[in-house]
Amino acid sequence: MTSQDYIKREDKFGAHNYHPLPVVLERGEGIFVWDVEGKKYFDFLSAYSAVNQGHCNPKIVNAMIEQAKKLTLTSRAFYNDVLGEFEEFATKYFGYDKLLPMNTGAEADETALKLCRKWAYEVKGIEENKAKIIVCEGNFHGRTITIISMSTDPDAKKGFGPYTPGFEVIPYNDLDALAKELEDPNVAGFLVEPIQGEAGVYVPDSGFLKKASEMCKAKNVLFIADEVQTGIARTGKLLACDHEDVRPDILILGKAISGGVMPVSAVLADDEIMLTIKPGEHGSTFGGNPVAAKVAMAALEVVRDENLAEKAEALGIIFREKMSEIKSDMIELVRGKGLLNAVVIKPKDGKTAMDVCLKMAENGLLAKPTHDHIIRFAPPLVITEEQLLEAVKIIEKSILEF
Ligand code: IF1
Repeated sequence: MTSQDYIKREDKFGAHNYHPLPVVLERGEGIFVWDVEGKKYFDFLSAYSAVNQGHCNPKIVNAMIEQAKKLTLTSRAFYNDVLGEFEEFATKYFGYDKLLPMNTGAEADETALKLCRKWAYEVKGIEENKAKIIVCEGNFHGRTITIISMSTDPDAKKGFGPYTPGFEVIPYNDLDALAKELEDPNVAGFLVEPIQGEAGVYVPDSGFLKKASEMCKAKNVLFIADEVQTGIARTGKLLACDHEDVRPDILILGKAISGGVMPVSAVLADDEIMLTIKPGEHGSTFGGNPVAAKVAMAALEVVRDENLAEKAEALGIIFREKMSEIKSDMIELVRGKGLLNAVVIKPKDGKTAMDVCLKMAENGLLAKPTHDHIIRFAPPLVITEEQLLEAVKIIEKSILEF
């Protein structure tokens, strides 16, 4: 079968909820992936920053295989010998009292919203059903109906109403707007991505996160950080919040907490918040299953043992420097932190960011545009400087072909 055969089959039998690049991948190892024709690519998307530890990382895959041979799922109706080990490991790793395990990022965001509302009624004393949560324009927190109720992206939202109430939207990176909203005594939380991924790697002004968290604290409002995409060393620190020494009241993790081998997500908080959810009030069939627990511990060990945050920090500086040296009027600007970067492409002779991505694919590097004219570049954090420089050459060659 050729790539086209695979594409045709998916088109016939699969929902059309994506429009992928016409590349059919069959194997991944480290920073590389291969298509069904055997063509090799640099992966510069990393499954939206889920495979920070590299594709099929042996340590993580082996942890998965070993546990999968013993016990895959018990449900939470019973205890098992692995979940507590993971909870202790991860709470010490990130510095929180407790962890609530889920599977996808969206489920972790939903869990954080429920914790925030429960805490509002049981601890802060807001009137039942009156709690409000502040979110930002351009946010992306997942695809459930409550999460898209917070979205400002028509594509994510239109046609899925009626929407969940209780959210106030303010511009991203706008402390004055936040201050105004915080005057409302019914505000229980502020949910924010430390860097907005989907919006095009939108890095807020330095000091924004610190000031916002202080303003929330002053108003007894929970600062909730969605680090599903920016966490796990991607931006050059373990968490993007670490760049400003901000400790979120609720921390949301996903994607690379499993190294991309299976869905694992988690919410971390201290007892005052976490214990507002009582037995039987929240859960998930697969949340915290023994395989996920072993996989997540292995994935987090790789990040620590291979110093992936420091690497991302150093290589990110080199990447942005090299990208800024490319002599092309298609490159409007380069922005990012660590190895979460984006290039804003100015269309030229009708050629857009998508054309650049198709050309890069032809030249052996995979990336995908977000919002038409922005290309996100996010290789696995295990990339070496030499490989990064080789990849930059491919990017430069591709752009200069226009
Ligand atoms: C898609 C991008 C989109 C996330 C943040 C929660 C979630 C995500 C900050 C939900 C997921 C993924 C979803 C995927 C493409 C990708 C994405 F921002 F990363 F580029 F869509 F905006 N918080 N982001 O980024 O996690 O439930 O997916 O495990 O939906 O196409 P999930």
